[in-house]
Amino acid sequence: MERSLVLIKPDAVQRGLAGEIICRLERKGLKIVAMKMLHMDRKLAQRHYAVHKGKPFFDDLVRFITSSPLIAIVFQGKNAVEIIRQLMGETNPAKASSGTIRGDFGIDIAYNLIHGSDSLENASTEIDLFFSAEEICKYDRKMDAWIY
Ligand code: IDP
Ligand code: MG
Repeated sequence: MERSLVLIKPDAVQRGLAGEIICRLERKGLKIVAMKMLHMDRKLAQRHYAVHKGKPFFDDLVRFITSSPLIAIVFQGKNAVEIIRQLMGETNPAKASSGTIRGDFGIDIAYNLIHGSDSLENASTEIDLFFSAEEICKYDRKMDAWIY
């Protein structure tokens, strides 16, 4: 089963949308295997967004993601990475389809509510940034037999 890192970003927490966003991912059938609330520091933000270093929005992005607490979650499921990206919608909420999280709740690219890993390889790296191996829970859900 794939795992993906999701961040309920500071704007979503501040707007009281954390429950709504978690609900959508959970309802889809994905399983929560780790979750924590934290206030990211600059060092972690720069590591998490290292691929964007040097881009014009990088400093604003680091300032935003460290401005207020967020919720980090590891979701597990078949094709979890791709499924979460579909549920999130395009990076720019103005262009994201309605029915997606960004399309339904966002307007501005800098306030797009959610992060989800964009590949299996990046998911693994990102999960390791936020969680130790012991923090990832292993458990069975009876209902998975009705999802897969
Ligand atoms: P993603 O979150 O859909 O994977 P990325 O291209 O990886 O999008 O960008 C990471 C984050 O950087 C975005 O979610 C958004 O918060 C921010 N970002 C991306 N492009 C811009 C931009 O042009 N202006 C401001 N912020 C941006
Ligand atoms: Mg990305």
